[in-house]
This record gives sequence, structure tokens and C-alpha cells, in this order.
Amino acid sequence: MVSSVFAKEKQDGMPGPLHRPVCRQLRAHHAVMAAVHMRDLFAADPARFERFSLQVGELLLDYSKNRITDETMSLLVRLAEEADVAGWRERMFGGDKINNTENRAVLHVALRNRSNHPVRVDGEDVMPKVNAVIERMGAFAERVRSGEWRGYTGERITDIVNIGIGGSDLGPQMVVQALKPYRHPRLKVHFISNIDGAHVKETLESLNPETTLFIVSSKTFTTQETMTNAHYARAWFLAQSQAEKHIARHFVAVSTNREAVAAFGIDPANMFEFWDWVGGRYSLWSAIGLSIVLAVGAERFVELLEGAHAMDEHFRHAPLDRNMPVILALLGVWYNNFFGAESHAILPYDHYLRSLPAYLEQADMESNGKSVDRDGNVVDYPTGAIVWGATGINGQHAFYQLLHQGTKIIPADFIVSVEPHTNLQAHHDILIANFLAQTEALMRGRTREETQAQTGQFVSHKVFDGNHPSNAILLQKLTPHALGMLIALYEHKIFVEGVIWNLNSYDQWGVELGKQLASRILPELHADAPVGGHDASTNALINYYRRMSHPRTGL
Ligand code: G6Q
Repeated sequence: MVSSVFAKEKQDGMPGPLHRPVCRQLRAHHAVMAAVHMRDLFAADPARFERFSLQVGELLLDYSKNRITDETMSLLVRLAEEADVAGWRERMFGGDKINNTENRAVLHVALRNRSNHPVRVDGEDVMPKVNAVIERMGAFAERVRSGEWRGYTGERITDIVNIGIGGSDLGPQMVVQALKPYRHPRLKVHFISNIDGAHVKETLESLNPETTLFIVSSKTFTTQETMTNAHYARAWFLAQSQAEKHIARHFVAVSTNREAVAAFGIDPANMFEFWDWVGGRYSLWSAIGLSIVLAVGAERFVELLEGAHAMDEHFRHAPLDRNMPVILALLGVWYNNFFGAESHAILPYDHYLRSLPAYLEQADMESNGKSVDRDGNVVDYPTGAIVWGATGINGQHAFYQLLHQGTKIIPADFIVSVEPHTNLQAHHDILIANFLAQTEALMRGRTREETQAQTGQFVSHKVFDGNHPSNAILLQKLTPHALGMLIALYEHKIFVEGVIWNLNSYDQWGVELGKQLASRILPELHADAPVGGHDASTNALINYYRRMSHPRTGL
């Protein structure tokens, strides 16, 4: 168990990350702020919005509905200074191997470095190869989009299927969905990730092998789920096309593993490369974004990169107290480590952003869900929050009850587009009115007196305490550029939190464990004799499955 506030001083004299000098002041300040209601803060300061909001390009962040004052923010910024956020930021942008357990640089920022200044890893400027892959992706996508690239019977491609999982799925899937208004009219993009055969089977059922192009997306090209689905897709394709030579027109790969791609039978000329300094969950900007380029075209993809680059530049150069990712991270730390908040809700009020919560669950929880710091010490403070969410408007009719009247403190991000992609203005106005009403209600609540004045009965049930923190992030419109900014905003927020918690946000040993465990059990599922090498529960479940399952094979 770790303490819910930065309450403890280290006994051994070495200040841990959350035992820095400013933390004592933050604890004292928290004791005061715990009793302060945001309603009163707003009443006392008509300029509170101006004080606690920030515009960067087409993104507006309103963070005034947080349990903060000027003093809170200046103490939190001091925490960022004492944690050397600025120094770590330079180390990341400079190509230092800040992923220390894998001895790798962390350079997703190089993938969208549209100013093209040199970025060196081990002395080599990576920009020429980054740019070359972007060029190749664009040229390939153009051939498919224009109809020049044909399937083995001479038909145009109509369907793209990305086979990948985790970082090789969630990012491109979220972006392709978010940018649907920009998609190519002929091309439908599908994503297969689940090893449950229903996913691949259902997806392929409606497709024609003659007009389908598969992208096998896997950094390692060894991930069991992806490779099993890819082999199934290959067999499905060959069942109709009858000749291996046709594979070259229907399968391309995105990977760092050239040998494994060739062994699968994909022509290395149809492989799009990326590098070990691109983490899976940070890889949508790399060749892993090939499905995005196919869906919306190279120009739009570059706009996405440009948006991310604009946020990178802001993050790198803006002072910490006017720095959007830093502010979001500091608020995250404030609630996580001082108020004891355990989770953080992501609530998009934009239909096209409905996969953003799932994407951020991975980005954040795989990065900062760690109980050992970068030096291998067990931490004695809470780290990454449980990130969760769903489209806000639907959530209002479901889980918002707990946000308003539950016993937990759940900071929430409301993400909204000012301009919709449809011309259904009445719909959009209702959507926006709901977002505004919810954030206002979460902040204000409804006092006993107000409740009594409105209704006589069950007053206690109808009182809302309010004082629930939220951020509002307004995009002018969900364009590729704005989306790039938004994703990069969260990536850097995650980075800053990781620095403050002294974590390596870029390894994922928990994922690696899962990759190993199943391979031991797999052959045991159909073993001749009962299995006994595990704990009693696992043994019994394996043996139950052995008895009760009826293996089936086939396409
Ligand atoms: C991401 C994780 C993980 C990874 C998948 C797929 O940061 O490492 O989600 O992306 O396990 O891995 P491959 O791309 O190697 O198939």
C-alpha cells in the first residue's frame, strides 16, 4: 500500500521525488484547500477564467474549475522545477536514452519534427530516414487511393485491414475514426486486434480478397495475437487467390523486424520501417500510421504531424506556468498525490473522439502504471491514475451519477469541438449546452438551501456537493492538425507526470509478462494428461477446459 498524500518524509535522509522541499508546503496548502469550495473561489474572483485558461493554437484549455489558487499553481510549478522537468524534457528531445531499462531513446517527437532540425541518436541524425519513410508511405498510399495499385485480379482496393494490437492498433484506429470526415470515399479501413477468432472472422466475412489490402502492423513481428491473425488472413486470401505470388499485392508490413517480415512472405519492398526509439503506444506518428495515410491521404497525415509538432514546440519552449501539458500534469499530480484521487475521467463531447478514452487508457496507464521508480526503488507514493471514460453525453445517462454524488473525487477532462463536422446545428447546440451544464454543475453543485427552494422532498438525496474538478479542452474543429495537438498534449502530460514521479514512462514490463505467460499454457490446453504444474486454481481451470472444450479448426 502506498500513502495517498505526500505525507511521509523519507527516513534515510535522501529526498525522494515527492519528498522535495516544496512538497511540505504543498501538503500544508492542501490542508487549507481541502476545505475551500470552488463556488467561493469563483465568487471572489471574476477574472478566474482569464487567470486559469490558456490558448495554444486552436486549443483552449480552461482549468479554472479546479481546486486551485495562484498559490497552488506556483507551488506546483516549483515542484516541476525541483523535479527538473525542463532538464528531462531536453533529454527527451535531445535523443538521450531516457528509457533506461531498454537502453533506448524516446523520440516520437522526431517523427513529427516538421522543422526538420537534426535529431541525433548515437550521433546519427534520424531525420533523413524519418522523412524517407513518410515519403514512401505517402507514395504508396497515393497509388492505392488513386486506384493505380490493383489487386491480383486487376480490381481496385476497396478495403484496408490493419492487423495489430496495443500500440499497433489503438492509435491508428482512434485517429482513423476521429478523421472519418476526411476519409477516402472508396476505402474502408478495418482493424483486427483481438485473438478471439470472432474478430477476424467477422471482419473478413464481408470482404472480398480481390479488393482487400492487409497491413500487418507489429513492431516486433512476433506478437502472438497479431501473427496468428495475420496467418489466418493469409490463408483466407490464398484460399481464393490460389497463388503465393499474389501476396505481394495484398499484404504489406509495418515493423522494425525485416527478417520476420520476409519470413512471413511479405516482400521487404512492401515493408514500412520504424525504429526501436519509437515506443508502441507512441507510434501512430510512424509507419504504424500507414492506415491513417491510406484513409485520409498524405497531406492530412502531415497536418496531423504538424499539429503534434506545434504542441511539441509549445511544450519545449513555453514557460512552465504557461505550458499546457505541464499544467495538466501538475493538476494530475495535485489530485493524485494530495487529494488521493485514484482515477481520471476522459469525457469527449465529440462522436468522432469516442475511442480517445481507450487510446489514453493505454497511453497513460502503460506509461505511468508503475510501482518502481526509474532507479528500481519501490515507490511510496501513488503514481499513474486509473484512466477511463466514454463519450460524455452518453455517460450523462449512465455513470455521471457517481461523478456528481458518489464518494470519490474523480477529476475529469471534457473535450469538445466548437465547430461540428455535420450541419446539424441544433444537435450540436444541445451537445455543447450539456457539456457546459455538466462542468458547471460539477463545480457548483446545488446547496441544501437551493435544493429546498426547488423541492420539498428527499432534500438530502437531491443535494449536490459540487467542488468536483474538471478541465475543459476546446478544439476549434476536429481537424487533423487539432487532433495532432490534442494527442501530443496528452503524451507530454504523461511525460511530465512520469518525471515528477521519477518513473521510466517508456518501458512496459507488465505487457512483456503477459506475452510470455500464455505461451507456456497454450500447449497444455490439449495435453493428454491432466496438468499439474500451476497453482490449484489454474490447474483446475486448465483441466476443466481440457474436458469441456471441443476443438475446431478451419477457415
Ligand atoms: C505499447 C506496448 C504494446 C505493443 C503491443 C504490440 O507501448 O508495447 O501495446 O504495442 O504489444 O506489439 P507489436 O507492435 O510488437 O506487435
